[in-house]
Amino acid sequence: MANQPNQVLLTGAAGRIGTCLRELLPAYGYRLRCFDRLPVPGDPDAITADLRDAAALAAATEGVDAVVHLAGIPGEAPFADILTANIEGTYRLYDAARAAGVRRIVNAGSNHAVGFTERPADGGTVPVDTPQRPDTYYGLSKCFGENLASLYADRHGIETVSLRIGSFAPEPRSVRMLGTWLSPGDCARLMHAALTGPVAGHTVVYGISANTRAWWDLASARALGYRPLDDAEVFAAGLIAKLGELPADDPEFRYLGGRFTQTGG
Ligand code: 15L
Repeated sequence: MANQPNQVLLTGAAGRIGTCLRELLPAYGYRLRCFDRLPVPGDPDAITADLRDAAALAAATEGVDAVVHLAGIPGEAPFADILTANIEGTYRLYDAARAAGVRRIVNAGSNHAVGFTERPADGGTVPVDTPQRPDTYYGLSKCFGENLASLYADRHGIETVSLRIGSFAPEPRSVRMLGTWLSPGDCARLMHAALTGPVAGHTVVYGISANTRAWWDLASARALGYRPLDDAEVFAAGLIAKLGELPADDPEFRYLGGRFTQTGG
């Protein structure tokens, strides 16, 4: 994107990642318009509405340069709920953005779009062009989001960066997260890169920090200008002393989606 977007719509603004971005993104020069089903603490101008509220969504997308789309159920749930919140909700967001002439969407996807992919035997990273392999209805909805983005890029010229986010948290809490962690600071850096980096149509990137034990290849994120600064390795000794190394046949270690492949998370 030649120019940095100014006015950015943030859906899911009251959630965990939304709360982080409300704190960190304004320092990059963005003006945020917040949207959530729940009231957004400290933001009296936030739009409190459901994504199925067409009038609210039309008002929310009017005049914005870009959207960061975080809204939706953030884990496994009954299919009917995923269908409404994640699949229909994301479709409605894209169609409102198309009608409003929005140039770019940063779409929060998940590693669970490829969760049933086995980790490479050599311990290397998985490339971004690995086939979709969802581990849950939740992961399936994230595959839908990527494919919807591809359609809207080709048909309507809306640029999208789909983020396959790993494990967003203040600190890694498990041995798996030594590979999958995305720190809050790197999350903001990634969003800024996704809002400003060069994109032709639709691109998919993984969202993790500069972890020594990274599970995913960051080449496409780096091509956008993402330069992660955090590394989960500083927590490795303490976590392994407390929890032990993961056995190779443990699903948490064997599959990219970890326990989502067994229990849906
Ligand atoms: C996700 O997509 C979830 O939203 C989050 O709660 C974590 O479970 C994360 O994936 C993960 O894989 O660690």
